[in-house]
Amino acid sequence: MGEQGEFFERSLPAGFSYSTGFLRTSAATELMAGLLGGVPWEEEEIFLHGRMVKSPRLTAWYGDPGASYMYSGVPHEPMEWTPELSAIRELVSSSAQVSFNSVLLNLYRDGSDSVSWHSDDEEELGAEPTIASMSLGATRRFRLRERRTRESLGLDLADGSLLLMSGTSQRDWEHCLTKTKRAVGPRINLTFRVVRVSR
Ligand SMILES: O=C(O)CCC(=O)C(=O)O
Repeated sequence: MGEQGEFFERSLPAGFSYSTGFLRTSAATELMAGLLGGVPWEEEEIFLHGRMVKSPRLTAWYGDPGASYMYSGVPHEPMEWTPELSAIRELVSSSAQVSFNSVLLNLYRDGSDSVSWHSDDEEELGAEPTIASMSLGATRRFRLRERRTRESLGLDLADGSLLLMSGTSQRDWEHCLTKTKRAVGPRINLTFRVVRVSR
């Protein structure tokens, strides 16, 4: 499709692999603009410190029929794949050698949007899931923390990059995306997943 750029891999703990330039800058910019304007972004409410508050990011869930997924405490039915998301799914599935059936989109509007420490270990993802996480737009700091040792490390996720998480990565590690006081533009993250289809 002529969308891919030059790969650069950084060494990370077992189960993680990070490549910059998975999408060429021009393709990443075009995809970002299409998603910013075309996705019906939702502002979820989450239960935090005993009360309902607005989630510090916007989200959208796309996938095959029946690929429902629980996040922010509620089940979500997938929206139908758009042509642009289908094309990216194909590219990512073929690179990861996994047939992804769904994608969670996160929109971080500015530096005060974030996601707190968690693992993608929901039951519908099964044991040892492979998750492919593509970043578009502003570079943001992603952190990994090993559950057992509390060892942590940071990784700046760049526009057009792809982070693969597989094997025991979700069991052994948590991750988060930190807030920043730097003036940053919007960032979209697409995490391709395989969820158990319920019907
Ligand atoms: O935005 C990111 O890079 C992380 C997203 C994430 O942790 C998630 O969707 O579970």
